Amino acid sequence: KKYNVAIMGATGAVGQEFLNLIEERSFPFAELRLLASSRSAGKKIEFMGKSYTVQETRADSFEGIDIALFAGGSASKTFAPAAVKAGAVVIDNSSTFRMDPEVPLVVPEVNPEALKGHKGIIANPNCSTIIMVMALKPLRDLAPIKRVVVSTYQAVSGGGKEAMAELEQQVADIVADKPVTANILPGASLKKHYQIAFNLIPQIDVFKDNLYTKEEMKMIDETRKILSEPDLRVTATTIRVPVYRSHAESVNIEFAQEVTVEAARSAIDAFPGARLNDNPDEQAYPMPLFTSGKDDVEVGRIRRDESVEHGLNLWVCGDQIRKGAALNALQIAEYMMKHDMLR
Ligand code: 11C
Repeated sequence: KKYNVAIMGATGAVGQEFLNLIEERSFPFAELRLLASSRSAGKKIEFMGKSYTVQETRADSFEGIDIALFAGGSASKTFAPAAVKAGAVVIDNSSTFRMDPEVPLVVPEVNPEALKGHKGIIANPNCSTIIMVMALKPLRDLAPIKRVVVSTYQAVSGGGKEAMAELEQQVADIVADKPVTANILPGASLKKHYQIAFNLIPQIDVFKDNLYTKEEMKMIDETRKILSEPDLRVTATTIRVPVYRSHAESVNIEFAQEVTVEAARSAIDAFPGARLNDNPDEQAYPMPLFTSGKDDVEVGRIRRDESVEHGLNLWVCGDQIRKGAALNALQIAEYMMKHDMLR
């Protein structure tokens, strides 16, 4: 069977990755409709030997569509309900619906059961959350988790194509001894912008009243929802680093019972979508440079946290545009196709 697919936000970093993955995975599409804002409408995209014209997204853009892949952004709020009304299942990469109790928030390897009884919108979690839960789930299957402390090292691609271009331009300007400008990071709509080249920025998204950033709260709230542990103790610090693609995360986990390094390594190794890369003797560990463009989330540097009774430290890297966004969304669609869950 083939499905009619729409991609909203087709011209952005995640939209482009949807196209790469649809081709790579031989995703069974019949019609493909590429949608974007009025700014990108009319643009031509060559894909699998055919030329597509990007159309402006409108409420009536989803007639006849089975699967609507939304790349993210505030337009989801308006257009997801319109797409559902037209009969499509929406897989939405924005944060709009993630914490809605009616909306499943899904990482297919972790909580596919949440898709049961869906009402048309499925939320794709935040990239850094997806990458962390891919390591937490196989370990939580070994022993209950008492507390998680995570610090992230997030690539500029999380801020879209413009943020990647900004890093590239800043590096070129610095090398050429020219003045450096910053207009995008830590967030295009924020009051102040800072150079990311040769720097770290301890702000991703806006600050909340509790002094955490929205990105940090996403990691806390979404992890609890995905793992169905509303009271799980999680705390996060999220940092933007001058890396193009692939987020990295230092994760400290305290368990209720002993989990040995060997058991943790075996559990990660056996978990689909995760890859163990952990051999200090060979200096083998995950690095963003080498997980970029890859599907698997890599885990390494697994070691005991000797400051608590039952604790582990580990290091996770994953391509945030792939598993952190477009790949996870397509895997949700594939799961739903396989289990006859589309409408
Ligand atoms: C970043 N995590 O790295 C963000 C981007 O809620 O899907 C993704 C925002 C989201 O900047």
